[in-house]
Amino acid sequence: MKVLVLGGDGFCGWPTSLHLSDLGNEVTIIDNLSRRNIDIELEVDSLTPIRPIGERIRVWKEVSGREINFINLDLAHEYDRLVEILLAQRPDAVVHFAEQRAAPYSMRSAKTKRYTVDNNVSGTHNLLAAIVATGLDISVVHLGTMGVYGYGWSGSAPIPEGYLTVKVPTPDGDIEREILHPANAGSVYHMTKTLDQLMFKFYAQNDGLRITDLHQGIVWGTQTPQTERDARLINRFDYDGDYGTVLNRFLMQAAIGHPLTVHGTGGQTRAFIHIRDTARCIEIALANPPKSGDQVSVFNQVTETYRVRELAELISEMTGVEVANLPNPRREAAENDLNVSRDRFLALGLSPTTLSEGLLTEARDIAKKYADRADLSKIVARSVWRSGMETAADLMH
Ligand code: NAD
Ligand code: USQ
Repeated sequence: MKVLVLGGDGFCGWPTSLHLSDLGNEVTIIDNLSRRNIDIELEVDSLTPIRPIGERIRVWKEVSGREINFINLDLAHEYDRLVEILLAQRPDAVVHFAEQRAAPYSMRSAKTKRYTVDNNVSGTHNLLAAIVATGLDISVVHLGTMGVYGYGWSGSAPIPEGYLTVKVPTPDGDIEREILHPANAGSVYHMTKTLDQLMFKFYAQNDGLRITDLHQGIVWGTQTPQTERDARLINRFDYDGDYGTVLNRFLMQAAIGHPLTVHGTGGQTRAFIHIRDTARCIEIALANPPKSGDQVSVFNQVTETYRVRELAELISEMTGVEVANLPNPRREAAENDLNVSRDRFLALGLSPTTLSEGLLTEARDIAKKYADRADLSKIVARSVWRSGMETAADLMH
């Protein structure tokens, strides 16, 4: 299969590109390297020493014999070039990872809010409009987020995979309808994913585009069987207060003996998935696209749910590092339950990688190996959801 991976230089995109290439697919990465530029802006770097994209691709050719192409393109602002690329490449499928994905970064300032909306919404819309303009039959697999559903909207009922059956009272009695699950975003970043959903619905309905939207939970781990094949293929490992996600942050903090930065009580329950399963889920989604005229095919791409404090306690027991309860810089429920339907990937053959001591230790060991690259001043989260909110960083001064 000929696949374009948009955002293929990122944390999920790079290992997925290698996985798809390893399976014999013809892969082209499209990325504007904006994530690497944001590292420069934030004066932080991946804990792992990631290599420039050209070197990554050369090394992959060396170790696998397989070719991956790279095109530097800004999906949000280079529409005409995107159309030309689609017409020249005629891909069977596009995997769309190319968005600004950090909730804290999206909440830093009016500038980052506007950048996140402009980048994510325009990028997704450019892709959809370009596919229609070319008239090509290209299936789209997009990375959405569990955060589109919000936390706690439907009480203890499991969150369905995209669609909710509701009863609408009418004078002639109740009628049943299937609707997109109501959106309930917790950050400007998450809001852009809820807007993506509406664009997908329209283009599937109006133009018959074949779209799969994967509502992924928080990804943890760093290496996959492909990125492990050479040190120069290593994946990113974000640990900073904006881009580091909770479980990887705790593993990195444990590796350097930093107290585990639990926001508030740690009663927040979230969904998780290991990076190896991200790549495998994309493979499954690509093999099972909807037909033209079908509604958007939505999967919940998660394997487990945990409370933040459960993860902190687990890692603290494993390593002896203490847990710190910090003021929560976000506006979010202090405690929530989360019950998620996840049958579709299981039915299509996903064998979930669950949180095991072995994998936790593997990720912690990587963090330990590169601990001298860490800038400790970047660990505590500083981005607040509303001005006036106090952070642990304020308390330290
Ligand atoms: P990332 O920031 O590491 O990678 C995103 C990549 O997209 C980067 O390489 C960036 O340079 C590129 N990009 C961004 N805007 C672009 C543009 N306008 N044009 C071209 N390239 C652009 O993020 P990630 O963690 O790999 O996440 C990938 C996708 O998966 C995102 O859409 C994210 O919302 C989703 N997701 C991630 C997680 C997670 O825990 N990391 C969880 C759920 C969903
Ligand atoms: N948290 C802590 N301590 C930390 C970091 C985070 O307690 O040091 C808490 C946060 O307050 C939040 C939870 O952990 O309650 C998750 O935060 P996170 O930064 O790990 O994840 P989130 O902001 O939700 O975003 C990440 C990805 C995003 C993706 C999302 C999936 O960055 O791209 O969409 O996970 S989900 O959470 O399922 O919506």
